[in-house]
Amino acid sequence: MLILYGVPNSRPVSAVLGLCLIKRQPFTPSPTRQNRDAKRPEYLSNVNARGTIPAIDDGGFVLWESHAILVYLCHISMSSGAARGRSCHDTP
Ligand SMILES: N[C@@H](CCC(=O)N[C@@H](CS)C(=O)NCC(=O)O)C(=O)O
Repeated sequence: MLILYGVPNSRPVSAVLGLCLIKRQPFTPSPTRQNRDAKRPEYLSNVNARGTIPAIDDGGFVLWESHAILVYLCHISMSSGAARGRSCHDTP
């Protein structure tokens, strides 16, 4: 399942969180303590070398920068909705 790193009181994280909810994208939250966990060596080397949130890990595909994540979520939503004729702009 997609892992979402971050805290909801971060604006870019809340944008990603909101789109996951709108698109009914299942995710596992991985809460970070602000300005701490995202600077840990494991996070820097395995998730995001810039040490920022949000970031996602979708089955080993790791992505950061909220806008990139939002585009990715739209793409996977479109792919899974294509069979039902849905587009990225459709609400569930
Ligand atoms: N342009 C980045 C900005 C990311 C960013 O600066 N996030 C802040 C929180 S809003 C951050 O990671 N701060 C360090 C921390 O919380 O550990 C994005 O949109 O993802």
